[in-house]
Amino acid sequence: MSILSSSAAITHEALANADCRALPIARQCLSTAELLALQQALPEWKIQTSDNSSGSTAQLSRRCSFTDLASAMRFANAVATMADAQDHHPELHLSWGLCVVSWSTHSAHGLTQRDFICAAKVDGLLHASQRT
Ligand code: H2B
Repeated sequence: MSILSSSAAITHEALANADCRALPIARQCLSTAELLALQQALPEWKIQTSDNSSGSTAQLSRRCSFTDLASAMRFANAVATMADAQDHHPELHLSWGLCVVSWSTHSAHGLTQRDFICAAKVDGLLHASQRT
């Protein structure tokens, strides 16, 4: 069942525990109301537009800070492993002490539930990396 079909508020936990592989292929972007409902569960993430060859696409992005390059790279690798397991892949911009993670769904040319599910999973990976 889709997270969005419930009338209750969407929680971060529900997103983090959802599995992208259980969802049908996304061909349609979320509506503005759906975006707002999902975004309230992910306060650290911003919706931005990025320009590319096929026009402009909405992306869900978070800047994740670290104390050095190696920690940022370890985090990026953990994100990559999660992305492969979910069959949904982010843009990662890595620099000293920083990994910017951006999600969008290529097949829908914009944002879908998959992006919010993976963003919530990234939050979990970030918390885990800060505990070690
Ligand atoms: N990642 C993202 N971000 N968007 C997609 O539409 C997408 C993906 N599609 N990863 C997946 C892979 C698809 O190409 C494969 C065939 O499952």
